[in-house]
Amino acid sequence: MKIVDRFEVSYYQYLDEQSQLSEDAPSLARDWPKLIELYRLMVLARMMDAKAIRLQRTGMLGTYPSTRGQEAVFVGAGYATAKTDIFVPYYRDMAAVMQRGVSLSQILLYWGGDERGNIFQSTSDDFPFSVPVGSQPLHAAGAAFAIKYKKESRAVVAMCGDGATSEGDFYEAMNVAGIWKLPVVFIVCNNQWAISVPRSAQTAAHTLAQKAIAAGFEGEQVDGNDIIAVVHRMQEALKEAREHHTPRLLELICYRQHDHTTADDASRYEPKDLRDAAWQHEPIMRLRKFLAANNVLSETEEQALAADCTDKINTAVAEYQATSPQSADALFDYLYKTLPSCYAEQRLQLINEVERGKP
Ligand SMILES: Cc1ncc(C[n+]2csc(CCOP(=O)(O)OP(=O)(O)O)c2C)c(N)n1
Ligand SMILES: [Mg+2]
Repeated sequence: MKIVDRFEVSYYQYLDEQSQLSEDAPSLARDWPKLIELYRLMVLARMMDAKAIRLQRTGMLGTYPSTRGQEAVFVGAGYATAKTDIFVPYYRDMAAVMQRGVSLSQILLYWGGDERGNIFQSTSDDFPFSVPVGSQPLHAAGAAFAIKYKKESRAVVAMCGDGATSEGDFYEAMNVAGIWKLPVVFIVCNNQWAISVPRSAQTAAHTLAQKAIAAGFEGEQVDGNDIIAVVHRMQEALKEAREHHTPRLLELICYRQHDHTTADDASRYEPKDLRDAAWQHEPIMRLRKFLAANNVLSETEEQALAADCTDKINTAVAEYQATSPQSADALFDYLYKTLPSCYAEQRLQLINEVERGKP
C-alpha cells in the first residue's frame, strides 16, 4: 500500500467570537470607511428582513425566506462581487442583490408574487433568484464557460445552501468547473439546516468544502459570521478566477436564526438551545463591538445609521404598496418571447373569465 494523495481543507477567521482580530488579518480589517459601510449594509439587511416578515404576517407579502443571523454571508457576497462579474443568486440572497442594482421595492414585489420583481433594472448579466434547490450552480458553470470562451476577465458567483450540495446538479457543476477550469466561485451558505433536515443528516462528508476537492479544485471553510473573512476570501477567490480562470468553493459557516421561510415553523424540529447558542456568534454584534472598541462608530452615528435604514425601508414599502397589481393574464407574459398558440388560447380564456366575473 502507498498513499497516492493527501487533501486539506483550510478554515479562515480573522475577527473571532470575542471581536478580537487575528495577526494575519487583511488590510480590510483597518479600513474603517469600508467596515462601516459593511456594518450599515448588514443593519439594513436585518431591518429589511424584519420588515418583510411583518409584511408577510399581515397579509401584505407572500412566502418569504429570512436572512436573520446570516447577514455577513449575503452582504459579504454582494459586496465582494465586482459590477462586471455575474451574480447567480438563490432565494435567500436579498442582501446581495440589493447591492447589485436591484431596488428594495423590487425585491418586495418579487416576494409579493409579482413577476415584475424579476425584471432587474440594472444592465448587468446577473441571474434572477433560483427557487429550485441546486439547479443554479450548473447555470453558473455555463455562464463561466461563456466567459472563458470569450476570453473575458470576469467571474461568476454561484450562491447556494448547504442542502443544495447534496443535489446531483451541484456535483455536475463542480465536475465541469474543475475539468474545464471555469472562472466560477461557488458560495455555500452553510446555515446548518435544509428546512427541517440538519446538516448532520444531509451528508456524511466532514466538510462541504471538500466536495470541491473531488472535482479537482480548492475548497475552503470560512467563518460566515466574520464579515472581514467572508469579503476577503471571496475577493481572493474572485481575483484568481478572473486572472487565471480557476474555480473555488467557499463554505461559509453560519446559523439560520429564523424559520426556513414564513411558511415554516422551526419550533417543531429545531432544539431551541442550538439557536440561542449560535446567536452569541451572530455577525452584526461582532463587528459592532470591534468598531466601538476602535472608536470609529459612536452611539450617535449608529442611531443616524439606523434612522437612515428605516427611511430607506419605509420608502421601499411605500413604493411597493403603491404599485398597482397586474391583470391576472400577466402570468402568461414572462416565459416566452412569442406565446405558443395553446397558451394564447388559455390566456384569452382567462381574460374572458375575469371579465365575466366582474360585477
Ligand atoms: C429541486 C428542489 N427540491 C426541493 C425544494 C424544496 N426546498 C426549498 S428550500 C429547501 C431546502 C434548501 O436548503 P439549503 O440548500 O440548505 O438552503 P437554505 O434554505 O437553508 O438557505 C428545499 C428542500 C426545491 N425548492 N427545489
Ligand atoms: Mg441551509
